[in-house]
Amino acid sequence: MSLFNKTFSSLFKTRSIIRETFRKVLGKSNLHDSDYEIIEESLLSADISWGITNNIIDKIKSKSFKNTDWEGILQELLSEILIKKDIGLNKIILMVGVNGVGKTTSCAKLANYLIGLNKKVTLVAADTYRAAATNQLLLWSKQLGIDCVSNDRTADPASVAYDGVQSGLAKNCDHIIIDTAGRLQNSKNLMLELKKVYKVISKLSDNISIIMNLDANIGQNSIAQIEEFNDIVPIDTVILNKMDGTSKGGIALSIIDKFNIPISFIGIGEKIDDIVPFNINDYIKSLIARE
Ligand SMILES: Nc1nc2c(ncn2[C@@H]2O[C@H](COP(=O)(O)OP(=O)(O)OP(=O)(O)O)[C@@H](O)[C@H]2O)c(=O)[nH]1
Ligand SMILES: [Mg+2]
Repeated sequence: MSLFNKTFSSLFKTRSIIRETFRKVLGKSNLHDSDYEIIEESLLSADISWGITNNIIDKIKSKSFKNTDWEGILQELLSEILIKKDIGLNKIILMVGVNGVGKTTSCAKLANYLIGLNKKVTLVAADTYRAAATNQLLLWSKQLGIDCVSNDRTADPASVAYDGVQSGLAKNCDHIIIDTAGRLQNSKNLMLELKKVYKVISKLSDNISIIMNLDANIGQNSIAQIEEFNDIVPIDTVILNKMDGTSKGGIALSIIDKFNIPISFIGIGEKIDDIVPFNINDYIKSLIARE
């Protein structure tokens, strides 16, 4: 399946909501307040932020919809609002995020993606809270045929991360991907622990990308998660997981609108190749295009 097709099929539910709405208002010679309310409700339910929704409605109001192709208009409006941001990942990649959002799976998927680009990758199992977490990453590393640094004799994630980075640097890896434990942003101790992991690996290299993993189903709560993690460690980019099957796929627009933080990948399933580089044009098309 092409990258566009993967993005397209993952946004099926979100696109259905948006298309259904615009179909309802299509063809009317005059749009009334109730039509704008329908559009507003639909965009908000797809988790497109207030800012972008209002922006879209203002732009629609200022243009004539008579005999126009609304898909073209919407595509143009969204492209006007969003600026494409390019992402280059640094050598050391630190996966962070709250519990269960897909961090460990993303470590494996991203490793597989980078291996496909002929990069030498090592994994580091710095989730020392659950033995199962280390085993999960070790299994992936076996499947991928790459190293995974772990240490079941310590409960200190900073120490495992330090050893992992040191080992990856010594082996001349192109990328060292560090998995961390899930932590709620309001858990002060765990957040400070994450800060320590970052501080410790920064002693070895400043070539670090911190990736915030989000679950697309969480919707607007993702914004608070990014803000609070970003207060502790500098978030460079976002992976939006579980885009498959969500009806809240519009959250990507809200993130781009709110932060100066690019989305680098979307996760579209549980398999090793269920990761797609985020492409804003494909994404916009997938939100609105005809089946
Ligand atoms: N459908 C779908 N499921 C996913 C995706 N990414 C991860 N999952 C599933 O979500 C569940 C949690 O994924 P993990 O990778 O273990 O999440 P985590 O953030 O490492 O979890 P903790 O370490 O417990 O905080 C697993 O069952 C994954 O298979 C995705 O893009 N789509
Ligand atoms: Mg995990």
